[in-house]
Amino acid sequence: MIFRQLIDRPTCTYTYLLADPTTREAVLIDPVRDQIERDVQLLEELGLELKYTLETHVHADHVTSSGLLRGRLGSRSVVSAAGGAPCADRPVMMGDRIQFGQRSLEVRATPGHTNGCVSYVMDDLSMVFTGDTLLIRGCGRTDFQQGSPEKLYYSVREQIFSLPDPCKVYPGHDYKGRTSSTVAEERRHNPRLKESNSLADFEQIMDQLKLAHPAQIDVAVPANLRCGWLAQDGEWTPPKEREMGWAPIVITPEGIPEVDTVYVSELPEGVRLIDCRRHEEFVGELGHVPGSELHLLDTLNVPAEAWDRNEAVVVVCRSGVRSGRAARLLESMGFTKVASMRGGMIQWNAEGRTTER
Ligand SMILES: N[C@@H](CCC(=O)N[C@@H](CS)C(=O)NCC(=O)O)C(=O)O
Ligand SMILES: [Fe+2]
Repeated sequence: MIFRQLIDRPTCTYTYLLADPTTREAVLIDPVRDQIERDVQLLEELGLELKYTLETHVHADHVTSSGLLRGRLGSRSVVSAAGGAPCADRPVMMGDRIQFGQRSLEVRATPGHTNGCVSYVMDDLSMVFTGDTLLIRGCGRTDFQQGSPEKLYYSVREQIFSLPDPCKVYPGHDYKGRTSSTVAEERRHNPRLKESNSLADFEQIMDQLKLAHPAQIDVAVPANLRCGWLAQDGEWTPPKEREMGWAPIVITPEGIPEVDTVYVSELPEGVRLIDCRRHEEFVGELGHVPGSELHLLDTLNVPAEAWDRNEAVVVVCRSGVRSGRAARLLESMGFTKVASMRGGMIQWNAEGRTTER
């Protein structure tokens, strides 16, 4: 298996890249928004397809890149159902499995640091990604985000210490430069949670921590509840129920709302038509639909922040793949009347429809 441990130094946050070397399908655990260029470049260089981003919890100290990665690479964001993040494409619960190629991660509910904390266990029990539930020789604080020392104590005992001794522990942070540990090591040497400590011992330790709040908490928590989007005006509407009646929408098996070329050729007044390809494609051989506005998929969120969320938007690209991602991206920003044009400009041209170049 392909495995990389990456660090965001300012917040001491670890991001993990896991991939199946045969199918090239990959996941990123806890990607950090400030490191998005590093992570996209690494995925590209290794020839990997990012299937999912996985959050261990709604972070208080850094902002996730999951929403931006969804827009750029078409990945889907996995967040615990108990985390309360309405932006998640896949809210997960105890026992769910996240598949990438031939490999999978099992979801274990490990509340305590936050109520929505989960840990991800590798299919062969060789590694566990504990987020802030269990840190190396420590654990996540329990003094905000519905934290509970009692829940954390039992989460670690029942869900992590029950794993095999050699299982490697990969935490969400380490503030002292350590990178990994094992279940056996933490059972013996974790000063807060070692097996000889009772719940009362643990509660007393947690009560005496008196840590300063994370510097970014007021920005990070609301941003992470919407997968890392930062609205320019500070306002954000969570994704709402998709509206169906405004156009002849067909939902694909991947969950993408689509309209056909006929609908676009007779586009009603007031429907915004977006082309999300690169400029050279827009003016290239296939041309573009007259009246369409060019906004590159990678940065579509920037102009879209200023649009009315009740506006109807149809997106076009070359074949319908990127426009499908764009449609999902707009939905994640709170638009409810969004569709991708099935077949893209290839279909449009094959049908001999009018284009501009
Ligand atoms: N100084 C750090 C605070 C870091 C912090 O509070 N980290 C949380 C995890 S999000 C924690 O549980 N820390 C446990 C500890 O430091 O023992 C910041 O401003 O970001
Ligand atoms: Fe945390």
